Amino acid sequence: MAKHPNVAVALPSRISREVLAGLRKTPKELSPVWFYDETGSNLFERICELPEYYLTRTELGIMREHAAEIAADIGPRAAIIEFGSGSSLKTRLLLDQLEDPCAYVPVDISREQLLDAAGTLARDYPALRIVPICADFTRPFEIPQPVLSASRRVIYFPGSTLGNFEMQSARELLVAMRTLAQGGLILVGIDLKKDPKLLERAYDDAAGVTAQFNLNALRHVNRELHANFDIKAFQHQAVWKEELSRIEMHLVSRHHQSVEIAGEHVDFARGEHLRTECCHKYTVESFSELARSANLQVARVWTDANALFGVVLLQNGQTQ
Ligand code: AVI
Repeated sequence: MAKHPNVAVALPSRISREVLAGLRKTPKELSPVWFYDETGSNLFERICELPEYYLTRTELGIMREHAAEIAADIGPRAAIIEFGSGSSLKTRLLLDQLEDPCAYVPVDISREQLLDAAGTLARDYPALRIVPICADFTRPFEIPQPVLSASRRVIYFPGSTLGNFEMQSARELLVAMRTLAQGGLILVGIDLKKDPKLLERAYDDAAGVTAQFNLNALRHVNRELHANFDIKAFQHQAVWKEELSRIEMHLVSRHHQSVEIAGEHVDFARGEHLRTECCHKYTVESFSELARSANLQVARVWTDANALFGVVLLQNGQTQ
């Protein structure tokens, strides 16, 4: 507490404290939320088009090929609630095939992108009720009235973003989706386990876009938290961890250095790793197991010819 009313003591904010806590762990961690400022979102869009990053185009291919079957399994008058909707591109493929959908509820934390995408969709689907919700889908949020009249709620979570959650958090998110679906369905995109070389290339592309994306997290922290990370002093690395079945994105300190964040110092040894993201890769069996632990069961799986990616329909585990 300041002794004089005109002397302010700068205390680290909750966000700085969270970042500092991660940087004081062994090994050091930084949340992937720091990737996504405007530059990071643009870099992510470029990643999705890279030749090495097969995920986006493979999932789109699966949706193009199987949307009619998926829509038939969902049935008429469904309300589609999409988590982390972004540009809603894959959703269009689904909406085009659904019979008389009752509502589309995109949920995204980025208000501008959410409203832009909802506006464009509203023009293209004039008969569809579109109810955007600006919220962090990892926390409870309210579903508005029109959706309540839907015959079936379907939670749509494409893009393999579920894989970015640690196992326990992924399970909790699946439980939250099951609760929100109220006996309805969950349609989720998952990246499948494959040759680690392919995975490492997907997360460390030749053009260096993923490296820029990873390093941009430090720029973002510098700007928001008055930190002084020297971007050139870190190197991007994509590491496959077989025992955890995941790719990890790391930033490796090129030399010994001390970084200031919100008035506090954090030391990095030469070669020390900072983990910025985990991207879990599943087999159909390991994902079914995860779903079962959230009291859900796999109703159907669609994959591409090379079994790179899966689109999985989940139903309540208690229904059978
Ligand atoms: C957002 N998420 C699904 C991406 C992934 O593949 O795990 C994030 C990403 N990180 C590096 N490249 C892409």
